[in-house]
Amino acid sequence: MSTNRTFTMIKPDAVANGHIGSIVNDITKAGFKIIALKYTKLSAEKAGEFYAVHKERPFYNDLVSFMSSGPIVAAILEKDNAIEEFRNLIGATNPAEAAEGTIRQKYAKSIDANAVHGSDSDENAQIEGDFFFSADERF
Ligand code: RTP
Ligand code: MG
Repeated sequence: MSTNRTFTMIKPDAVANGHIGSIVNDITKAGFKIIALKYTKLSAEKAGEFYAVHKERPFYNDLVSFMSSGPIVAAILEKDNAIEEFRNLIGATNPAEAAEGTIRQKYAKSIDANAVHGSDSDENAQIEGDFFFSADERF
C-alpha cells in the first residue's frame, strides 16, 4: 500500500472554464509528481460506479450527472503525506469555505461544480487510481 500517492480529477466545470493548465501548474508547484495523467470523459454509468460510495447521499444523482457532463482530467500524484497535503491544496468541499489560495477557492463556483476531486484515504486513492489507469500508464 503506497501512503505517498493520491488520485485527483479536474472536474468538468474547471475543464470547461479553461483551468486545466493553471491547476496542473498549482499541483506541480506544490511539489506533487505526476505518476499518471489522462484526458477523458466518464459515462453516467462509469461516474455512478466511481461514486458508488455516495449512493445513499441526497446529492448522488446530481453528482453523477455533473461528473459525466463533460471531459475531465484524471491523475495519480505522488508526494510525502499525499492525501492530506493534496486536500490542503484543494481546500474545503464548498468553495465558499475554501481557504485563500486553495484550488477550489481560486477556480470553483459551487459545492457541486467544485473544480477538483481528491482522494480521502490511502485505500481509496489506490482504488480510484486503479479505476482509470493500468500499470503501463504509470511512470
Ligand atoms: P471530492 O470527493 O470530490 O474530492 O470532494 P470531497 O471529498 O470534498 O466531498 P465528498 O463528501 O466526497 O463529496 C463528493 C462530491 O459531492 C459533491 N457534494 N455535494 N450538495 C452537497 O451537500 C454536496 N456534498 C458533496 C461535491 O461536489 C463533492 O466534491
Ligand atoms: Mg470525497
